[in-house]
Amino acid sequence: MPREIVTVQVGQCGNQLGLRWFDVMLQEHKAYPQYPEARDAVFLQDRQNKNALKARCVAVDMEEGVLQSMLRGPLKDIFDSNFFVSDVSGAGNNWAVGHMEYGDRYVDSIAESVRNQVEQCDCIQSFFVMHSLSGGTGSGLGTRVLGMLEDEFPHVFRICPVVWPSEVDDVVTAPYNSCFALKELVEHADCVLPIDNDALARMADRALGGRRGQGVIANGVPQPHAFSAAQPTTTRGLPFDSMNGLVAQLLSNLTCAMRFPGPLNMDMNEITTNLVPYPRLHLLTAAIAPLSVSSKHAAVGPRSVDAMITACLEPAHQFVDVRHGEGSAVTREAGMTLATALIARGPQTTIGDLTRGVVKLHEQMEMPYWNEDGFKTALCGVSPLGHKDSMLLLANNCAIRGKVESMLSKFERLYSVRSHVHHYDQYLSPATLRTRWRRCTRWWTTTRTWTRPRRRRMLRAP
Ligand SMILES: Nc1nc2c(ncn2[C@@H]2O[C@H](COP(=O)(O)OP(=O)(O)O)[C@@H](O)[C@H]2O)c(=O)[nH]1
Ligand SMILES: [Mg+2]
Repeated sequence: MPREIVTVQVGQCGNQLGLRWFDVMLQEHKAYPQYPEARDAVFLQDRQNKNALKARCVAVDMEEGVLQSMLRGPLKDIFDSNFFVSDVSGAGNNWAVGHMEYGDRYVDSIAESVRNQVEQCDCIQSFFVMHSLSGGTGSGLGTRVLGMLEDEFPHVFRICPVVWPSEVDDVVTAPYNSCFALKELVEHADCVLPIDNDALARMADRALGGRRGQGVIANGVPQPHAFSAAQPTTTRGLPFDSMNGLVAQLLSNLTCAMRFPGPLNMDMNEITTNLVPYPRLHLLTAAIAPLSVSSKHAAVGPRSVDAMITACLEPAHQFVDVRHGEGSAVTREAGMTLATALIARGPQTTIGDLTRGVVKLHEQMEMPYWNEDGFKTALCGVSPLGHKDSMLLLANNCAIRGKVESMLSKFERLYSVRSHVHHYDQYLSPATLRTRWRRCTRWWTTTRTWTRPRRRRMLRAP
């Protein structure tokens, strides 16, 4: 019986991420048609045409542009406009407009679409809720939808790959939006996978051979200059395409042990159970090796199992950049790791390799005394697209505190002079605004305790 994932993609970023995720899923299905369960996890058969596939997704955006381009693009056949919810004017980079104004207006129709999708599942495993934190629609309406999913489908896990704002973001109100959104994610998500746009850009550049286009393959032959505006597969051609390709690769590896048969299977619920020791500490740092932006590009990075595990400990392979590319986000220097998962993919990896990898991780990571053996492993025998083996490391590491603190301090800086506050006035009273920010700060101050290594006193669960 397939275990389905329903994707809810909100805002421009969420929909662009979703597009690449379904692109990779479709290609994997074409490469491995012998596994119909892997297909059924993310696609359903069209009622009219049994050979056509439709994505199990609900696409929401308050501007029509991205949704329209999805319906015109190469993947138009897999999206069903009956599951699109859109408006025309957008949330204007204002979390409150997305969460309150559009939330009130559209949350019921979004719930209806999600319900329709869920009814077509045999045994739904989880929701992927994709959006960015710094805009208005994704961060505001996306987090409103998250709350709705918790109320309506409390038994289905909510896993949120969310794009964290860059240090120099293109949205001025990003500190407000992301802080408000983070509070909702802490309260309503089961697992959050922060995706740092700074780290992502660096990884994409590396995967593309430092923007020189090296590593692109055609008929198996590496091509030195493969950039083309007509076929935008690079960070230059379409701004986020290669970056989103890496996120799709991450999600594909995250779900592979559930979609395909393998020696060590792992469901989505096992990730949330094993990696989240306390319900509100669920921000997981991810790392993959090798790096691959699409099946058309040669993957960059090591191929042997030991080398892939070592690479996952390096900042160049991690989706969160805590020290401006200078230090790892998961090793003992960064902070304490509450729990870790290692998901291997490919026919060459054995369980013995993974056991050796866990010993290696043990040496490199600071684990709390109450969970020194907190390593979960999974092994999927089916290769990813374009290369044979890959590795995904997930770490519930306290180093993410650096990102949260930086977000909160930017909030403080703006709020200390009440800059841009009038845009939120209509929806949030000054007291509510301050309470939301304080709750975020308080949550983080409590969790900070975990970053102090070797303190063996009993701590109150945050
Ligand atoms: N990684 C990635 N980031 C994106 C993408 N589109 C927008 N962003 C980032 O998302 C933030 C803006 O959010 P956006 O999704 O455009 O706003 P919304 O439509 O109001 O939800 C900015 O930090 C952008 O840099 C994308 O496709 N991929
Ligand atoms: Mg938008």
